[in-house]
Amino acid sequence: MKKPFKIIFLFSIIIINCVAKAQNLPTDKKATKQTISLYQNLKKTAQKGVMFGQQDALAYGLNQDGSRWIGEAGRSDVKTVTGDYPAVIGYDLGKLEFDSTNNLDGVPFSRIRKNIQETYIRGGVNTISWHFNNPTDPNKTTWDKADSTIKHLFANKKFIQNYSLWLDKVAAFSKSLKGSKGELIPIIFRPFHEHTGSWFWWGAGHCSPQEYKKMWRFTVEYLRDKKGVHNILYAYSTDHFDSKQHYLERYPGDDLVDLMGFDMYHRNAPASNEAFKKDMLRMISELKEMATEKNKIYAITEMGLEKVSEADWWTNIVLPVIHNSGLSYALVWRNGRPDHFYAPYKGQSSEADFVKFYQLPETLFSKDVQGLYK
Ligand code: BMA
Repeated sequence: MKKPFKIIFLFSIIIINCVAKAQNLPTDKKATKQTISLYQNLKKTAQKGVMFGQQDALAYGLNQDGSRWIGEAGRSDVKTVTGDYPAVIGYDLGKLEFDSTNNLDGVPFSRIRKNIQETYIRGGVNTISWHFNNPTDPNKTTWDKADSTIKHLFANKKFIQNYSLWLDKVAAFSKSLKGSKGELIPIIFRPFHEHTGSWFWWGAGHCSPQEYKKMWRFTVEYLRDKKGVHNILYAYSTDHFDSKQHYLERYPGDDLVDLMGFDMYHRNAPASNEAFKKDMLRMISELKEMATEKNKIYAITEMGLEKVSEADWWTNIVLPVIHNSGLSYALVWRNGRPDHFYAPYKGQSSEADFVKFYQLPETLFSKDVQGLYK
């Protein structure tokens, strides 16, 4: 190309990119009206405060004596404690690949669908993770370490076919999520998460950055372009990262990601309190810079302190790290068992502190977020 043409060409590319960014649209050019609204409103809401989220918040929880309750309509531990639901609710599709009635944590898929509808109608946000088995060896779970799974997957047509069949089920599930007028309910889909760690078969120790990116692209293109699923915002979420470069090492591309996030748990409290806050603040500030530059939404896609063992964890640890962060949401993990829970239940030692946290104008719960789909 001649030099003047080359300059004009490069200049046009820059302009096109700027226009796309300024338009503030999700990556799926055919995203449904409600999905576009959600994407745009999530950005606006982040200027108001940080939405509180919890995984499986409507499926089960803990009673005052620490025993479990399961599947009670309308119940949620956060609601019992504060009078309001989390603004964001998380679900997991693990075992959908086997047409199982229940997901990997025993929640019926029919209930997940119902809870997604209820949350949407209430005005809240739904996000979905997928702890799925290994498509090259379906007997192996997400946690069974298997080197080079992605490499083997793309080298074998049978494996790809198998994985595609699993994606067909994700597509069918997504398309089955409908509001009262039959409109599709938007979801934030967060596949292949915590990949900077190596505890899942897609983790950093088991595939190259190129393989990870290839898997991501294949998955998005299959759901979006082949199956015509247009009610998904895609979330890229690492585990702990050391630097921006580390965070972006496996980032599949601006055209395939709508939300940038990370998962980070607080362990060994109280000894680690200050170190945890410092690390969180660094990661949030780096995330903010990267997401702002790319014009993406950003969030803490998972966090928590097991058994919320610090009575003032919410105002002493969480609040200072999310304050003025511009984060869209911060989601704590599930109230799964008496020895595995991340939000307070009635009578739990952090209950009073959580109510204080709830009352702050900068923390957003269900009643604070209305009109996200308009
Ligand atoms: C983990 C634990 C597991 C659960 C998995 C998927 O963090 O809570 O018990 O099966 O998430 O939800």
